[in-house]
Amino acid sequence: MLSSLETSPHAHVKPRIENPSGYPDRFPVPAGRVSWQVEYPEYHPPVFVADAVRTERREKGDSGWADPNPYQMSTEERRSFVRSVLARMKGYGESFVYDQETGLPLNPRGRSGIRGQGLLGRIGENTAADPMLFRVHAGRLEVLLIKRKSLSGNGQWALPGGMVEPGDTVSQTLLKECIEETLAAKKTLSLQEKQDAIEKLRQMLDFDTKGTEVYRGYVDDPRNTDNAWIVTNACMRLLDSNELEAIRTNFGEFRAGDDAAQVAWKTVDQSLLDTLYASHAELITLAIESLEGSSDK
Ligand code: RP5
Repeated sequence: MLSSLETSPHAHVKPRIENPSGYPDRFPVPAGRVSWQVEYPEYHPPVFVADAVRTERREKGDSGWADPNPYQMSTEERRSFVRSVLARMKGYGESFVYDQETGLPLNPRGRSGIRGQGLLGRIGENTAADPMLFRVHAGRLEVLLIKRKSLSGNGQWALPGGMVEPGDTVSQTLLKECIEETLAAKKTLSLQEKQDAIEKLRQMLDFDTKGTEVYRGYVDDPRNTDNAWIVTNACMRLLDSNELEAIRTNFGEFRAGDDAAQVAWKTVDQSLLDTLYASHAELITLAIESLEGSSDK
């Protein structure tokens, strides 16, 4: 059974302390008023949709990753839009909550102080996948991390995760993100050589059969809003020395892709966990518990 991520005393810890760059100030939400069950008549948070989301919507329409802004729709348009949002939402163990005035889905963990998509593309759930690659190096457990670029991550170290694109499965995304963020293929490879290397890596990492899914659900991402939030599928692999050698042969050393500022193996200790992005410290902790559980057997 998958573990739950209830480590925070209340939801939206990260959004309160790390409002991403470009976000307006969040409407104050005292700890006792986070829950939608608690009345908060003065609550009037700003609606915010980041430029990147508006541009994606304008240029790509329904074929892109951004929803239209439901706060600019007529009641009729919004009703039909909400139906399409609900049809794709999975719930991930959370109860569905709706805004009585607009009909829009509300963040299942409560008030965040901002309405609209913020930097996220989708109203409702934004589904991500987080690959967690571990190795034992000089007797210590290390995890492969990237340093996020500043726009949506304040330059923090993080798992090399990413959003599941339409038509992709979670395991395809896990592999894709490993490659895009941490294994920028050697520039000298031909297209065919690159494809061959990716296929070898797919067979080797094989998250479907060799990976352990340790978590599926809500994450406390600083970009979350009242109407848009991230859910992730976190899956781990402990790589052995043969696998690491095979990766080196096919891709060379781990290198940051376009979305990451740096990539590095980091020793897992408390000082690392204290600084990680979103809920990644909790995800890594769950992975370690799972590793310890399997070594006890
Ligand atoms: C986090 O955002 C998830 O855990 C995942 O790592 C990440 C996905 O967002 P992008 O990296 O695509 O911005 O909440």
